Amino acid sequence: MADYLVTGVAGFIGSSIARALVARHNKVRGVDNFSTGKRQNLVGLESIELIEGDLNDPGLAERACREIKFIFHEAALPSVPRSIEDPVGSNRANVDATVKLLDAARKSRVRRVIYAGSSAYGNSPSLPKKEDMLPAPLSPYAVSKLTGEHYMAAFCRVYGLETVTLRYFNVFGPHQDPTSQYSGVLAIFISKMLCNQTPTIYGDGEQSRDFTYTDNVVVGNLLAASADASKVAGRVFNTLNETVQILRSLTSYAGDVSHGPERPGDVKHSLADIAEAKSQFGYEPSVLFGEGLTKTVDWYRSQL
Ligand code: UD2
Repeated sequence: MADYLVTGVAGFIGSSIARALVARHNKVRGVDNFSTGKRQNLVGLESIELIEGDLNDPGLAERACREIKFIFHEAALPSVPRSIEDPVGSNRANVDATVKLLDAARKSRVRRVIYAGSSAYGNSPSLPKKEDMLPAPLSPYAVSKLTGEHYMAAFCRVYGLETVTLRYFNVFGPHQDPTSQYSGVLAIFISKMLCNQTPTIYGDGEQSRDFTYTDNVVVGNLLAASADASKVAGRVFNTLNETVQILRSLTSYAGDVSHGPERPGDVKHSLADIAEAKSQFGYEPSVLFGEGLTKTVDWYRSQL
């Protein structure tokens, strides 16, 4: 019987966490509705117990939580623009499913739930972003992720279920889907530049993101499962324009970059303060930005 449940196991982050757990000889159950998850992300994970379905399906969350001790809740519909197109779908996937999972978890006496939170909660002019800053969600996506975070806290207070929220900051790395209009910017830019296609920068390109390599997120999750509850996030401060310059040299792209209007709901700057995560459970990014970017470009090149 599995001890660990990974929701969104066929996703880019969920499958990376599952791979790390399996490598440590843990018994893993995964759940995915394959709305954005990919079967090819499960290659090498044949040993896990896979439940195919949606956490909103009747009885599915209960089945997924049975006998489980730790849950990594990665299932979500990411993307700010997707939530602007479809706020109801975003809420169903990110809020409804989360409440159902938490309710099943407390009934099954799960020990701890580690939740994929987001850095999307505001456009605060002061950086870095600290855990105690007042959230100011700009998009339905940000509201949905923040609501999940509040549910985590409430289930901890009311039912004693240990919950940890890790606020992710723009995760990138191998296996991230580059094909959707909602894909992360690095996945889109790397695959375009490797194929000599023109990437488009929305706005002036001076927006910045604290791009976090997947391995660091995986380590953060494993630490959060074994240590006192707190918050974690990755690090490295880069504007989009600077990142495009680095990508030009890594991909040998010599073409143009086109420019489009700034995206609605876009956060201008994003930078994580990881001091709290470091002091509470020893989180430190082990793969720095340049190394992560090189590994990611190599992976996309190998997929061509
Ligand atoms: C990321 C996360 C989101 C949430 C948010 C928190 C992804 C895919 N999304 O959204 O889940 O956690 O961070 O703030 O990781 N851009 C371009 N050209 C493109 C695509 C994007 O210029 O072709 C810009 C976009 O306008 C934005 C930046 O690149 O300013 C990053 O966009 P993103 O979609 O990768 O991620 P973000 O920060 O909106």
